[in-house]
Amino acid sequence: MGVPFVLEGMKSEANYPESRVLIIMTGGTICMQPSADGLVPMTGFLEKAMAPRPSFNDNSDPSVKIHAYKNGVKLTLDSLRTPPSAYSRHIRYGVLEFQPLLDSSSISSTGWTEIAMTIKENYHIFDGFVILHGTDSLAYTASALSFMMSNLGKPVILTGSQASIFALQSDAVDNLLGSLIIAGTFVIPEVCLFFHHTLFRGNRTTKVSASSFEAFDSPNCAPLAKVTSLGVDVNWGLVRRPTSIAGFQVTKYLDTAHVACLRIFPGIKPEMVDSVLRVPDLRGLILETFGMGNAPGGVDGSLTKVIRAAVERGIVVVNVSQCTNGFVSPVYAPATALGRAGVVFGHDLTTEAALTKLSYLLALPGLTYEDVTAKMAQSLRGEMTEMTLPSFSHPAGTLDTAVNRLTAAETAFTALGYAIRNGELRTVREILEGDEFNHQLLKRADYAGNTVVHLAAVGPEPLVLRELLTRGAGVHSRNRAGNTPLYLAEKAGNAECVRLLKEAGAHLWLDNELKGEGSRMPSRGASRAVSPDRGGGRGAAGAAPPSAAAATGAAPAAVDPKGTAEGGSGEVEAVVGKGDAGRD
Ligand code: ASN
Repeated sequence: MGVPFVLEGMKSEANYPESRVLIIMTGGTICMQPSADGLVPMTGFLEKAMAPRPSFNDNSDPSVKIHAYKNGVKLTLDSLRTPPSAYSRHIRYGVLEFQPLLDSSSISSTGWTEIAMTIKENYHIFDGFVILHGTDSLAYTASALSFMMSNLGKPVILTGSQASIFALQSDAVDNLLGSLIIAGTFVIPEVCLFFHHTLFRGNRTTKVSASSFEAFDSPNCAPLAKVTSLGVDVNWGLVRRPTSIAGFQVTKYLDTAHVACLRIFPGIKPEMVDSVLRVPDLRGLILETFGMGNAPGGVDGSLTKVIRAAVERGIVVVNVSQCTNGFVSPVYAPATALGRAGVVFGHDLTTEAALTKLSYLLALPGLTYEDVTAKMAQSLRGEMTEMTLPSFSHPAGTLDTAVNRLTAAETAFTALGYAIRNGELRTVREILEGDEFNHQLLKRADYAGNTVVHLAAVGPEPLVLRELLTRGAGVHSRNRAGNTPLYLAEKAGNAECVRLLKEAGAHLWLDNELKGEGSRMPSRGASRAVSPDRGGGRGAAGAAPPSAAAATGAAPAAVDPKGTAEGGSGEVEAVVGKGDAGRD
């Protein structure tokens, strides 16, 4: 088995907590079986493909149902759960199958809308989402969803396989199990693509092989995580988090009908480009150019003239490279000429991301041509490398320096804890601005699993909480007792903090509608009214004290300076049981 942190057949322990993941099946090879017409998708994936496999089914109570919503209708789904993972939790899941199941070459913006709306409807009752999809257009769907969803606070992981799960030799089990465990364990609040042991940012991916199990790459962005023999190694420094105080939102439609894509080739005639640019109602063109953004000028620059005329008619023309790696820039004369003709440089956007991003922007109401071109040249969801990189001094690679660095970070975190507890906004800002690793401070937790947001939720100054949220700190983390910042703020009677957290998408895990089905397992010591979930795993130190003093009293002093407290270093990057950050 390729995902090493589940011990197949491992005996379930009743007190391991469960995460809840919704699998959305859209089709693709992963569920295909041979027919007279070739491979076609088959329905009944949960019963036929998952139930018989011990890595997907620990054979616990088969009568446990879960609820999910589709088009406003409440559905009751069969559910299964995995054996406990190395992160000491089960993943309980159900499968929602689309009708009809598709070969992904037939997906369109209608399918993207259906996926996005299904996630929206079920957002508050699942910890994460896995979308099963064919590989052919997977990178397009991943890119499209990343733009359609804003202020995402939970993982949305797309995967599929190159061989059917029913084939003897297949990548399907590894891809699905890896996606399921990551979605149920880590708060990586991005639209991701998981394939061949690697988690990518979805809008950076491209399909690079029609047959190899290593089918996807993300040539201009390092992976967000890797599955290794030791577990899941998450590159937390790369993981993006929303920095505006707003809840999860879905933009329902993309305007794919008025966008085209054209690959430049040696000898291309300006008339060919012109005829595409004159398709009735065309609003945008992605031009795949040579190298760093060059195209033949044509006789007397006639190709450039054709493009300039289209730009003057209000068509947005975006320049992306045919090369998989690198970026476009007006360095050479041909690219400079395109820039002067009004072409937008898409820097290191993939074609998939460029096309879906332009379709997204053209569908947004009220944007002018200038707004669209400006947004095409800047990163909205991490889809392109930011042009202005912050100055960053790399820590030297010696062990001594690394240890010093770690100590400094921990000292900074402790100081930050005190400043939050005392409501000192200025000091909070100074610490966060003065520390080049401040993104790590926002994700750290003390030995009780309290992140800075937990501390601020019960602190005296809501402006401190606002500051942390606008810097990307997450609201969904659970401390080791399984409690969220919102729960603590409510218990402490911090009305303004409650308001802010809710505005930022925080929610309680009230399981009213799941009552009686015994499916969610409260972790030790946590309140029954608020279902504890991620973060309340083994070692939970009991329910967090409800009062402000009790909830935070230990916080600044409790930051484990040497990282030796139970549960490890106090870092939250590794295991969700130590708290995590992300929000919707
Ligand atoms: N044709 C299939 C699809 O995209 C390919 C696959 O999933 N491997 O649906």
